[in-house]
Amino acid sequence: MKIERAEIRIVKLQLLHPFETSFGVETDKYVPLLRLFGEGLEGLAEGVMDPQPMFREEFIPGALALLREVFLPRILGVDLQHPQEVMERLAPFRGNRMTKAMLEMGVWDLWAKQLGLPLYRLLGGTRTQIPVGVSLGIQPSAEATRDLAGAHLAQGYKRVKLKIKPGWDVHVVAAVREAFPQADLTVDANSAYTLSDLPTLRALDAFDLDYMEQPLAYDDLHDHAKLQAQIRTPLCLDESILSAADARKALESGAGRVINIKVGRVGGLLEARRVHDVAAAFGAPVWCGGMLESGVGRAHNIHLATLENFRKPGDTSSSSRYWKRDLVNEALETQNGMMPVPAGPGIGVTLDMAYVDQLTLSREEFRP
Ligand code: OSB
Ligand code: MG
Repeated sequence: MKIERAEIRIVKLQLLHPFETSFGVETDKYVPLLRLFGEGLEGLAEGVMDPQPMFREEFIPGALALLREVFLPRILGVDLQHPQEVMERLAPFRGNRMTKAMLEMGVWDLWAKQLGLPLYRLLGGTRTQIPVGVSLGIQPSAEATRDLAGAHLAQGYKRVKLKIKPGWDVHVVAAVREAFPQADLTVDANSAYTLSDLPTLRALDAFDLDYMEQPLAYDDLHDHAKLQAQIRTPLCLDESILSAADARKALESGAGRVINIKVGRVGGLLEARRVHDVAAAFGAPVWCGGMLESGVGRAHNIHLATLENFRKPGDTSSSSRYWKRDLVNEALETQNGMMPVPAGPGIGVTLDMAYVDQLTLSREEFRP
């Protein structure tokens, strides 16, 4: 299989509601969209890096430069026997996993389409629908958070994750927990705390949370292990897991007991599967995270989450929670907290080109 041509666009989508976390507010989503053309087919992928390096180090202008100058020249026109060859060819280059993942995911989609099979079958997934929860950003008040959580639970979402930060934590969780004593509830701090916040983190330990996501530094495992030894709520790692090797170290050292897998963060679908496998070997559950993806990235996430050890609801909720209109023609909507896996070949979604054209801010084309 040869990639004969690639196209990268930056597409601007307006979020229905601003999404606030401990590290900032997102109102517009800038989607780096990759289209790979070969064998008369089109492979699709989406980057999860933001315009600025706020979540991890990668960011859109850096990703575009790397794709243009370093990564695409190693992939275009090369005869690829299997998607795994993408990461093998990019192995000499350090880091930048989100950017590499775009190429790997695009090749997986193209490869699956060439074989006429849905992606999840090639990954070894076993389900045709996956359980999902919601990630609720920081709201104007604890009451508003409680009501929003209630509305999503009423829609059947199987878990509610609350974004927290210092000053927006115990009282908010208390309000939601009091209203919904039985709900599967979690929190995500996006690295906003340090070990000196132990009293607050201990207070959160009282709310019977399913897990506490990434309370400490984005690149830390050591302090998470210290914290885990002092609280009973399992820690879930997001930002600080970039590979299966990281997952092994985290689980071996007790830095966490649950892993949020994001395909982009770990550098593609194969590495995501390796993280999944390592966690399974430790008896640790994983779940599929999200980065406010359009339908393209969302579809990739859904296929991945069909693997056996995705034992907790993921963040891949209905696309209508994010956008008035998505970039893809197919609906990605949950029913009763279950997301059906798109059944067509590859990721099973196709671009609404007229709409994508309308929202395109920039477009570059590449050939061997
Ligand atoms: O930490 O999981 C996170 C969104 C952007 C960046 C980081 C995170 C998130 C979310 C939202 O929690 C998940 C989603 O609904 O896509
Ligand atoms: Mg997170």
